[in-house]
Amino acid sequence: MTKTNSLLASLNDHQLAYVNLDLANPKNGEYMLGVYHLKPGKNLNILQAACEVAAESSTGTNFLVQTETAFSREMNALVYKVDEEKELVWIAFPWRLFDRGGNVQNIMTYIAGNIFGMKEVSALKLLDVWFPAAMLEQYDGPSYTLEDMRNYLDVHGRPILGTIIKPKMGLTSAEYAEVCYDFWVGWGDFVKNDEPQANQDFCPYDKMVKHVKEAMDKAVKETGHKKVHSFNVSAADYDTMIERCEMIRNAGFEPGSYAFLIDGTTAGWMAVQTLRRKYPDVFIHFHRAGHGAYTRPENPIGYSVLVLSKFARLAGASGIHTGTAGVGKMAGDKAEDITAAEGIRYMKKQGHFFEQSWGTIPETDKDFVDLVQRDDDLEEVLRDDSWRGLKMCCPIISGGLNPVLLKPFIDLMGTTDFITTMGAGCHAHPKGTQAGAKAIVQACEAYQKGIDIHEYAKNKKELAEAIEFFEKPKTKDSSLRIAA
Ligand code: CAP
Ligand code: MG
Ligand code: MG
Ligand code: MG
Repeated sequence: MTKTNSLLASLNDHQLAYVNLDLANPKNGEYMLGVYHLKPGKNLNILQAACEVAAESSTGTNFLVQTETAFSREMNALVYKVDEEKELVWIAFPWRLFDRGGNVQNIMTYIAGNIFGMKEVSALKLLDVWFPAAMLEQYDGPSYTLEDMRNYLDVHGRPILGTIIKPKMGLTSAEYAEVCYDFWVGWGDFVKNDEPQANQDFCPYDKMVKHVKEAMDKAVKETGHKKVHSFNVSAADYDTMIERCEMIRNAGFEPGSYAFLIDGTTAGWMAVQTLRRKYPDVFIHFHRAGHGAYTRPENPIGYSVLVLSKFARLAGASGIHTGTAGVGKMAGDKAEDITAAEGIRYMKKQGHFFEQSWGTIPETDKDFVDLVQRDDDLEEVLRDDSWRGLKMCCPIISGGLNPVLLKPFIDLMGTTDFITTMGAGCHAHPKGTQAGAKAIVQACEAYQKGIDIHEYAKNKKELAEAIEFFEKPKTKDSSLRIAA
């Protein structure tokens, strides 16, 4: 008896209802596909455990129930492939299971919900997902994209250079806005609230918005360049979130000069999709604080950065943090982060296991198929309504980056088509925020000119000071002591 047959022979009737290792064509359009790393628990073998997972993540529970019907059985998720050696299992989910109209929260409740608590597994990590074209039709995808932001800022051919205001919390609204101003007049493009920014008594939301507007107007006037601020609109409830969005929209910011940041992991998918649907003309910035509990490479239970990023694109985030591939301060795996960033930028890209096409183009249209293959102009393809494609989602690269690390990261990433936000990488500069911003801009100029930053810094004092500071090995007293 073959190994597979002996695994099949070990299944009880309940488990047998959730497996089909002969599934003719998993990519026939009926199924969303997922591949998990799975270690069985409770002395089960991998197929037994996988079937229990397929049951709990679709129609079933831990026993066959008398109330099931012929139709309900058609909605069973099916284990369709197992690699015992690599401890991988592939599951096909009939996507008719999911809430109609495109609801990511509902999908995650199935495929990243109860199953993470099951005794039948000791490890369960969703590594990649694949969406059939017919299913993509149901989902919004991004509306206002990086391309739109580039056109607004008139910034092309380089990363959009951003910062996060630091300290993370504790500045008054006026102090906060002054740091924004300093960054913007240092020629930075983009400022974001930090992930916990909300309506704190020492920095009331309405005052923060008002002062940022004044700072932006001043900086735009002085530099003659457009600027963007990404406001954290996460809140305790829907009404307050919308109230914050409306406050920003009524504060006199011109369209394109503001983005809405949402703490997608803690605020939830409903908040992400609400913002996408209510404000299709605004860049929706998905901050993923908390994702590490699911995505850290060493976590046995959770999902990959790629899975999180793919769902962010499906939900319609304009951009999501995808990590610094180990270059910055956060734990992150190079392949993991780069694959995620590529998976949300292109029309078609190989993930960890699936090649995802985010659009369908008539095969007859060879020149557009070719264009998309080259990914030369995704926007062009999507502009024509006769095709259906999900627009790109922008990788946002943050977490411990600084001017010295910009080129090493771009070299890893292989493109400059992203937003980067440096917090300490700007505000820890010995000469302060404006100098920090100038150093980031100069490091980017050096990259664009193909000049080593040490060479380029010879007549760029802000960059020279940044190199001196950030290249110094971190010792106990390396953090600059602000003069008393
Ligand atoms: C970065 C940051 C970002 C993290 C998020 C922070 O500050 O503002 O929230 O980068 O991580 O609070 O740490 P620094 P990721 O630039 O000072 O590190 O981008 O990996 O989701
Ligand atoms: Mg100042
Ligand atoms: Mg932060
Ligand atoms: Mg479209």
